[in-house]
Amino acid sequence: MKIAIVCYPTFGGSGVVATELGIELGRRGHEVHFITYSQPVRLSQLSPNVHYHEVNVPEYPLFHYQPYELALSSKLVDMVKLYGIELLHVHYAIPHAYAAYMAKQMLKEEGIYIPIVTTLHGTDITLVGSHPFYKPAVTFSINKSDIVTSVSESLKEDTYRHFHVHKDIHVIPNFVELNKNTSDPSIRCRRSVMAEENERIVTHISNFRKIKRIPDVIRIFHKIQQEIPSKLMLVGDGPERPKAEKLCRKLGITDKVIFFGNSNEIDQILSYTDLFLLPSETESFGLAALEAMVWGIPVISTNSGGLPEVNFNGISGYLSDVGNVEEMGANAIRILKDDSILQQFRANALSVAKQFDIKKILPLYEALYEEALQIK
Ligand code: GMT
Repeated sequence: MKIAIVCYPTFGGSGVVATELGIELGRRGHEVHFITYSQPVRLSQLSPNVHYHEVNVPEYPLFHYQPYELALSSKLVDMVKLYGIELLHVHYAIPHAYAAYMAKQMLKEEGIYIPIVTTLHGTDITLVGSHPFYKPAVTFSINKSDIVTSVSESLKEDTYRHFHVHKDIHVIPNFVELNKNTSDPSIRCRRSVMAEENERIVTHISNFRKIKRIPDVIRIFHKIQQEIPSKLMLVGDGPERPKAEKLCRKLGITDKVIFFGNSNEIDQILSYTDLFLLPSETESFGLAALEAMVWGIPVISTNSGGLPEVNFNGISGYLSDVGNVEEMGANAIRILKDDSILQQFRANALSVAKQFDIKKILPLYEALYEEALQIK
């Protein structure tokens, strides 16, 4: 199949999922065309099956906001015609589903039919999409997609709750690549950069937005380090970072916290990690937690949104109510204080992660692509 993938090319979960999906589709012999405003961060290597086309948005002083949707839909039209692309798979409804629909209509005028698969990722529904300023256009573009998927049951329910969507929504969970190489010597030797031999390593990865509740991450760690020698790795960047630095200073733990910013060394950091923290206000799925679990890392998370679909309470980690820092701290200590308990949680986390093996999940998308191609 010749598939165009539209996504945000950033470190955000939706872009990561779209990129990993495209790379794996390419490995399976499909021809994949990423169409976005810069090369996706996880797309390190282009190949005969994986291409990237940049959407250019020329600056013009008249425009207070540059019309990205217009440039994207024009680019989609051009690329579909040039490469004979058969299907558009757009990740994150805003504004991708809208731009795809416009492209589809333009192509129809020229006698070319192209189906649209839209994958809903979370904030396109919960935080941003349901805002009254966007809602009519988001509702319209979801309903006009040929096939709609969501990354969790929770997000599917949220979509029906927030929007008058009359389409079936297929739940296809996010996925991970298994077989991470923990014995890679270049990975092993760098643990000393992060912590002493006797210290546990606790990690959080996110875009440091309010929804991630970064102060809770720090307060949970503050409790952990009072009982267990440990270090906190904070990976990612965003608006909450200055506040996080300030809170570390206030709690007197700056020497125990490392801020990595946006890092391409996620696997290296995870390979040394003993516990992952994700105390978000909500997550449609929580890909960061799953990416940790594949390294056999237990997760302390909240129980909101789709998190219970990924992190199983008492098995791969623990789940608590949003803001219950006391309980999250106590559960973290319970896992970390005893080697045998930690090993049990590690094994469980990996076995739960195996349910989300990309090899199992990708055929679900392929089946929907086949279905989409039958729609005329
Ligand atoms: O977590 C974010 O804020 C980034 C956001 C995105 O759109 O890139 O992530 C969303 O999509 C991910 C991939 O499907 C999910 O794993 C995240 O849970 C979801 N974020 C939220 O729902 C807040």
